[in-house]
Amino acid sequence: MFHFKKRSLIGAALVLSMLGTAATAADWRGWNIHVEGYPNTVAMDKFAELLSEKTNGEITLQMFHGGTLGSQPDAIEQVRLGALEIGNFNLGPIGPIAAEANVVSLPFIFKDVPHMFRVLNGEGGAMIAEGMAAKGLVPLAWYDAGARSFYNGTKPINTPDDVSGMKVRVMNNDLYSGMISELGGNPSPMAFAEVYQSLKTGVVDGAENNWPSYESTGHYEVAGYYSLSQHLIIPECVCINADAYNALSDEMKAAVKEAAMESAALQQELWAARESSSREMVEKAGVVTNVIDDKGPFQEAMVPVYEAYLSANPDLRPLVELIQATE
Ligand code: BDP
Repeated sequence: MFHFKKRSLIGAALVLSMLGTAATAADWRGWNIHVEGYPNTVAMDKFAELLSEKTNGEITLQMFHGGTLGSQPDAIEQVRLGALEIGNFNLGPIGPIAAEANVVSLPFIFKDVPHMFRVLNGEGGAMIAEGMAAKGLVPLAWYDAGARSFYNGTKPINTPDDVSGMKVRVMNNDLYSGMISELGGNPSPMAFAEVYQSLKTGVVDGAENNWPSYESTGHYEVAGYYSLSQHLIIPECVCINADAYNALSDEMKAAVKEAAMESAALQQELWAARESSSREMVEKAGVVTNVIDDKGPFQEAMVPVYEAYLSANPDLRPLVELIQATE
């Protein structure tokens, strides 16, 4: 009898400890817009794998790729609200929510990708991260998205005049609409998933993106002139819902961050390889690439875009200057 009682007590303790585990364990869901094999897709899967490894299975992450859980602006909202925990987001569509993060969407603000990473890994990155966290999105690590350039189906772009009158798809962000307007074009903000059909049917004349996305979406099939304007160098994040992150113990936070950082190292390595292989692939398929000898006129045309940003966010002038002063 005594024995039986003791056993049932042990049993109860076991059940309780299991319940305890269930209460702290988390099953997260993550959003990614890209297709299988894309550097970000591979790296986010790696993040999921590392996450459960480093947390001894306490946290698991199910990734939903290919934008199946919705458009990027919607997914950003879902992560902010906690309907999803994780997203691999481009900072472009985060800009309208967090003014600090919008600084990276000022055309030509970064000299090149290494400059962007120097900024992100310094005080500028900390300010951007803080601004995002205040809006419910904590960036755990930064991904590379290269430089974005213009493409269209009719002609090489060499001067702002060539953009004049063109209808150009941009991501959802007024800075990008301003950028196209200042070049004399007509901006058309649109979800990523709609761009292929819009280019094909002539709803828009052109768009802008990096080599890997130009290739992976098939946009090169319907817009065969790629002009190296490199007007935007926008980082991406592995972002987490702030409440989900803040609820973690310090130990767990460190494990989550470490998993994200390791996935970012992999992403950056895969990115470098994919940039060249995508370019090679599309050029073999007949894409005509042109270098823009003088980007000066494009840069000069952006002065009103900077002015609009600074007059809406006068307190962010030091951040802009900090980036410009970063070697
Ligand atoms: C790609 C970004 C992706 C954006 C897409 C776009 O990786 O996050 O949604 O561009 O243009 O380069 O919408």
